[in-house]
Amino acid sequence: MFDRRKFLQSSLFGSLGLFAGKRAMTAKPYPLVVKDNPIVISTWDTGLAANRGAWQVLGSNGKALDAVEAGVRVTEASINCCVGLGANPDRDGFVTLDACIMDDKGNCGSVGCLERIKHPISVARRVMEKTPHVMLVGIGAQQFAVAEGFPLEEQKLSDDAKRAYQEWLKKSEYKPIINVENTKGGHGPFAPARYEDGSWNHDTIGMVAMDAAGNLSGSCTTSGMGFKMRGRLGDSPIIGAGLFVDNEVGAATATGQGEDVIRICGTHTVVELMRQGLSPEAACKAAVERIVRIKGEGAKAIQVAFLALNKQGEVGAFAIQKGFSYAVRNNAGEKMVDSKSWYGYGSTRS
Ligand code: SD4
Repeated sequence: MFDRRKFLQSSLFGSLGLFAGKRAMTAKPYPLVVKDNPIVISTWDTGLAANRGAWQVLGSNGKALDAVEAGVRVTEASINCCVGLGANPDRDGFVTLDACIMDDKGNCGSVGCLERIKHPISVARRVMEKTPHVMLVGIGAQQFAVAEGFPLEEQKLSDDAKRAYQEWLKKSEYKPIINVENTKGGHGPFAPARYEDGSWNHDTIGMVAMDAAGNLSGSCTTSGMGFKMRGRLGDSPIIGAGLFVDNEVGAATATGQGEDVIRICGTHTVVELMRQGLSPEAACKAAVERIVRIKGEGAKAIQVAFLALNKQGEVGAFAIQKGFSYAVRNNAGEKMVDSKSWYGYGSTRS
């Protein structure tokens, strides 16, 4: 289990006194300019461990594509996490997983509504490399995975997921509110467990990386919105929504309420805005603004966050609500950064 205190004591950033606690991490200029590849960034607190997985590839001159697959596999394998086989189920009790991956040449692969497979991201990569298609879903995706040698596992709901599902069943209310930090510090209507280090579970990880050769790739994997309708796909397996990579410009990933990311082709929008010269943070903010305009008052009840990296190695993020954080790793070390948001703490407009 990741120990935040030890991390703060030992990390380069900690020893420089740049953060003394999670909230102090916001006390720095945006965007975070690193200009130093290789670099990997990923969403939420679980990104720290995932980045370490990616760094095993990037730190030894490996390719960004291999790094983003290896990185999010760490999260998929974690039974305590809301990504992977132990995650929140759909409203009928089935864990259905979505993932996608994209490389520096515009190659991409994706799986949706995949059941009983531990590493959807690796199946997405096989779709990319071994089929003429981009996306496989449901039973077909599972059959392809099994044919490719992925073991068919049993669904293993974590205790947190079991508790949250039982709680949800009491009312069976379909409230698609995700990752909005509630007043008690949790997120969503059935705030799931906290890790020992105080960080919160989230049901998605998005990661983008630039390798030593300057090439970009990205990955995104999720169990999707907890207690969703059976068959529902969010943004995470959709290229241009949950993830987009353009090796000339940059890469972006998204988390939060997928329906609203899809509505604006979120990550494709962020990358196109960076192409027009916006910094990663400004591009993420402009994409958030589009959602806020479309949703009006409804934006107050949802969370969407974008995280982006441009070809110059600049990193930026922006969220609708406070509470979104992301993990960064490069040659200088690793750290968590709190994102600015449209509403609330650290916002530019409250
Ligand atoms: C979805 N975007 O399925 C995902 C959920 C998410 O942290 O990001 N949760 O809509």
